[in-house]
Amino acid sequence: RVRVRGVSIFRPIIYGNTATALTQKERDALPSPDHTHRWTVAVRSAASGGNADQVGGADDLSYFIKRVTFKLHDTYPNPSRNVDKPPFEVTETGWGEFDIHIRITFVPESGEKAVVVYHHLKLHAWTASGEPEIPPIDVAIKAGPVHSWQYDEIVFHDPYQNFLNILTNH
Ligand code: SLL
Repeated sequence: RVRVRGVSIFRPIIYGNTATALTQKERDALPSPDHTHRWTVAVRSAASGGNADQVGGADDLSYFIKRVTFKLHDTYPNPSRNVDKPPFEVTETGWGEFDIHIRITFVPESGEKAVVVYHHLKLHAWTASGEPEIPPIDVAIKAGPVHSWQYDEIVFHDPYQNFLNILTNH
């Protein structure tokens, strides 16, 4: 296998979450009625041309990403969630914010090590003062979903020739 020296190539991604406050009726229907939100954490292509909410964006990352592991808070059953095909996302319900480790594993042809990024799961909207504040349920529902997304670029240095072909021919 041959590395192409001096070449760097990147792919733009976004990662983050969307969260929606549950109505009292929705809460009552859950196995854990203390949960207040339904949320989705995801890794998506930044080049999908749509918004972060779209499920399985126009641009599928599986040509270079083999697996995304979302490591949730230990209060969740099986907190380490492997997703092996797009959409690379996990949807859950819960009551609290926490840090999610997102481990991105690349296709074997890449010969690249996995990359870990962190995302703070955001359930409550930012406030004008910056002080964290949990609004009453009716206020949160009226305000609509909370979105927290970050743009990043996954950079490959000196890629293998066949992996470079995979990236550029896609
Ligand atoms: C906090 N440090 O105290 C955080 C922890 C954990 C959130 C938040 C889970 C649920 C479950 C859930 O929402 N955990 O038991 O299924 O705010």
